[in-house]
Amino acid sequence: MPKNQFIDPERARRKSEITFKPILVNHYDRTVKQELAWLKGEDLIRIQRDMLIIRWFETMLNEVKLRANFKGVEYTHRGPAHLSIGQEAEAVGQAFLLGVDDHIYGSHRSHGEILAKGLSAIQKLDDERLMDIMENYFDGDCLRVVECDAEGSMKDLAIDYLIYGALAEIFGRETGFNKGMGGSMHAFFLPFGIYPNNAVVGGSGDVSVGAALYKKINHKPGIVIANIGDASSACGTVWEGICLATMDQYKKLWDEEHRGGLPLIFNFVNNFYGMGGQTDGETMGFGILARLGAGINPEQMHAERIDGYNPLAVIDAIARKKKILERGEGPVLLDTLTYRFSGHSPSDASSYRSREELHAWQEVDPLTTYAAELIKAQVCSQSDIDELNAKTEELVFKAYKKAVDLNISPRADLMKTDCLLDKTMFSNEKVESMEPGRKPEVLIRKEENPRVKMLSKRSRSAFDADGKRFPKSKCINIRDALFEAILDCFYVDPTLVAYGEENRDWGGAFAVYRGLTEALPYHRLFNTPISEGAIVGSAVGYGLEGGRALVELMYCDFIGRAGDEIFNQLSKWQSMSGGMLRMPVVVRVSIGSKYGAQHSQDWTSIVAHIPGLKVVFPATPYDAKGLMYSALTGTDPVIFFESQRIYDQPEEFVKGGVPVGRYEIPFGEPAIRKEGSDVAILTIGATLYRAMDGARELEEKYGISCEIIDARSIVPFNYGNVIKSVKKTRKILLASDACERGSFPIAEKEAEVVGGGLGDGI
Ligand SMILES: Cc1ncc(C[n+]2csc(CCOP(=O)(O)OP(=O)(O)O)c2C)c(N)n1
Ligand SMILES: [Mg+2]
Repeated sequence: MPKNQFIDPERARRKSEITFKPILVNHYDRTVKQELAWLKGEDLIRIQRDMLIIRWFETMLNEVKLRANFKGVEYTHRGPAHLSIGQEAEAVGQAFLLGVDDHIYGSHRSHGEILAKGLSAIQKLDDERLMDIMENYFDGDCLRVVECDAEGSMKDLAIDYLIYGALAEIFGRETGFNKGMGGSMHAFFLPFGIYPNNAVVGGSGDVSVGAALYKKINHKPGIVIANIGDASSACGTVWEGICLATMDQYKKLWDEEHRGGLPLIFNFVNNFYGMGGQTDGETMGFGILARLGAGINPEQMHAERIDGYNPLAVIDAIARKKKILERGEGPVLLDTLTYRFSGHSPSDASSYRSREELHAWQEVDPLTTYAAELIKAQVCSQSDIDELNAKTEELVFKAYKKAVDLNISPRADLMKTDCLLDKTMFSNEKVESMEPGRKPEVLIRKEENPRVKMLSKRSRSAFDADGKRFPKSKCINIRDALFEAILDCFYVDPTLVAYGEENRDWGGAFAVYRGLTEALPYHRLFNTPISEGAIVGSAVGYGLEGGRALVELMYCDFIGRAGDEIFNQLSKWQSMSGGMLRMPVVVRVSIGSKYGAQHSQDWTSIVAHIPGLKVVFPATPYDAKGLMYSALTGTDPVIFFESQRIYDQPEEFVKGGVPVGRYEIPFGEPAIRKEGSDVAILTIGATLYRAMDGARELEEKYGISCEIIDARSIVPFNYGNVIKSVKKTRKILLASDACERGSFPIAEKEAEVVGGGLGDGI
């Protein structure tokens, strides 16, 4: 069912012009007094309290970084601390209306957003729910620390918990929100809707798109906000994320129940600087960042600049933009202006800006200007503000004393065997459906699928009963075997989605997906822009929200375009969450063989080098199907390599061929393809067939007997059978299509003994 959108040459070639709507800049102009019409005095005071908590939290971190001391208690913090002193109004204003179903993703400078969102969640959750969260999060480890001297209400306890949990994480303690495995730039706390913060600038720009996709596709409540810096607006991840988030198909091609834009706000926290480069006037050319929305879509992404130095202006903007998202008209771009008094990091000498500029912004410090407004509107008095200030300082000091004490807040022991890192690098679970009980949305019954019908007529093995080869075109091959596993999983896991370039009507790269278009509605199988970074990055967001994604990169060589997403995002969030997150994402990558230097590389070694990724490379249809089932029922990120040389390959090793039904091949177990006694050859991927040919030649011409082992997976890899083979043969030769240097090493001496003639790639 190809899409039915006629491109009319007459219309396309007609003379016309594009007009832009005005983009609002700082249009909020109400006063505290006016806001009292809908906000209570206590809410308005809470805004001041939350800003003060963030200010004291970061003032403490600044003191610690600069002087290794806060209020007389010494501590040396060796980790980073990117502070947002001066930016508090932006964080608190944004969080004010958000519920726990609204998820925020952030940057290296997100302490303020974590605290603000947490404080807002605490305000909204009832006591029972709060206790439930604190009791159950990592078995209450963090709660135990704060409850012993708790005073006051449940909300007071939860505030202690929040401040301590975030700080202990920043200080790398096992009692922190992510067991100390995330630290300052990555800390998060899912139960309050605080999702991963990202040390890679712009990292959240595409991860958040996947989170919004998850909400939209699976009808989950809430919105998503990507808090990213102004300088990140130049990042490829952010542009790709914006392109993926604004595809017309959401509004034009998706079925009625899923139609409409993504519930997502790209919130550019615009403090006018990168580290030292000034975005307005030096490193970018937009003048005012909100301009960026204008070119993206006719809605101009509802872009607007808002005054992030006034918390009420931010609340107003979030309220208005939330309504836009709820109407299905997202995504939205916000340019939230703010300014940091602190340096990029505490060691920053601020050599790139003038004292006058800093002072001019300090003159309009939101903490003093907003407090003055509260007093003017008679919401509270100066002494109330002073009391609040002293109380919040004390709150932070209390958490600080606990977080620096190694007896109360120990570090995880990463030297012992089976340590936290071992346990959290992979989740290693088996989960067939990420949402059991929900019916997967499909268009037809599996049996009605034209490709399923066609495949039912093919031989499942390469050979007939007499051992005679069938013509290849009459057999189930690797691409068919992959299709069978993938199609079946779509009928089991309702959250499973597949997307990438030309995935839908085209039939996917190399026709693996032919037949899926007939089976699946648009929201489960769709084409994306040529944005390899965002394809993988969004899958990361989709996975960490609780869904399963199967994405595809066409050629292995394009991994470079998705480098950060594969190497830093996909691979890291399970361990950096201390084991709280799972990452059920499968990335299919095919290796070319005849398209020149940019389309023919085997990068299995590069990917296998990165901790946190599972890597498989089937060479037979039986394995392709079984490994795909394992990948799509696991909870870990898998880079699934395929070779274009052998998509047509029928099953010739397993008697009976490729089973019709479901079966799994566990990762890590190499398969002996041929027994022999003189030399072992361990093959990766398509070299299996050349090794088999070579072995035949060696046997016939030189009487050398080869044992052939097919690696099947690279990470994990069980050496047991390989060692057994080597004990027998005393020699091993490793074969792959990858470049030899830096690859899984070839045992050169043995290769010399065996001699040449094994064909290229060995
Ligand atoms: C991809 C990447 N490039 C460079 C850096 C180093 N770096 C850290 S913060 C930063 C500036 C980011 O500016 P912006 O996005 O405006 O955020 P801000 O620091 O102002 O909050 C840079 C260049 C990084 N962490 N990631
Ligand atoms: Mg900035």
